[in-house]
Amino acid sequence: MTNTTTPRSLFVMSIGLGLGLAACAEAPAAPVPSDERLRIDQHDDRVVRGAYDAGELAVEFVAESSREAAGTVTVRVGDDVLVLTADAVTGEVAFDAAGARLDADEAGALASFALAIEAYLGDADDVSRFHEGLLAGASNYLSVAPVDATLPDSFHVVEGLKGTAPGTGNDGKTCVARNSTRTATFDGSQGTRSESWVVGANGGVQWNGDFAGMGRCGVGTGSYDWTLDCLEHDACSRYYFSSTGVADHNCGDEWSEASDDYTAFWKRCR
Ligand SMILES: [Ca+2]
Ligand SMILES: [Ca+2]
Repeated sequence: MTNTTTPRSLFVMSIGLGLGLAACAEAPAAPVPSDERLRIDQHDDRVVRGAYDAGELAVEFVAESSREAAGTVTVRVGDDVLVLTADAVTGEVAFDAAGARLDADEAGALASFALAIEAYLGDADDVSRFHEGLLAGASNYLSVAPVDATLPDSFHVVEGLKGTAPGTGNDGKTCVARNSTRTATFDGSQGTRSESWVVGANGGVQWNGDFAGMGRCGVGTGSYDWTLDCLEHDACSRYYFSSTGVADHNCGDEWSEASDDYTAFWKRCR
């Protein structure tokens, strides 16, 4: 789908102050991405900005550090503008999707975009500047966004999240070590169910997904983490054949509980 309805000025307006200031500074030469579909317009101590050419669609992005451990990334795909704001000091992460619903082309563009960003920035562990980590984390999160479902806005104070009982509710970003055995608890139309899983085990391939790497949040090669909420979403999706992300009537709540595990990128679970 080619975007023709959202004026570029809207996107620029939402991020305008920072870009305006940056444009006045002497911009250093940005590194050249290996993926020629990725264009970097600015990459410096405060901003990464550019666009990804996904054929019919373009993904435009700007990630900006407002200070050392806080920042905002804005991603525009098709008609949709998606904004993730994070502050590692307070632990706050906010995602504003403005009611966006992604079609298959837009979701596919975001998945390709995420891989190009990861190839450009390198392993998330090696990223030292906040806006770079924020861009890697946000693109990884958006790469798993569901198709044809209204994306939920969210606000989390990640460190303050605790499940109401072990393994239920949002466990914040609780790391689980690979090869350790953990209990994944999830609910659905058949009630509450607990399964024992070795973190990282291969849960097999089903029509609704590839469950190699149970507990892994993310699809890329370097930006993933292993967490309890991601394990529970994996187990739920595998059991109920969930394929609609947050819109799934069985595993949508588990999807939401795992969303902060993606977006709180500064806490690594490797
Ligand atoms: Ca969580
Ligand atoms: Ca559920």
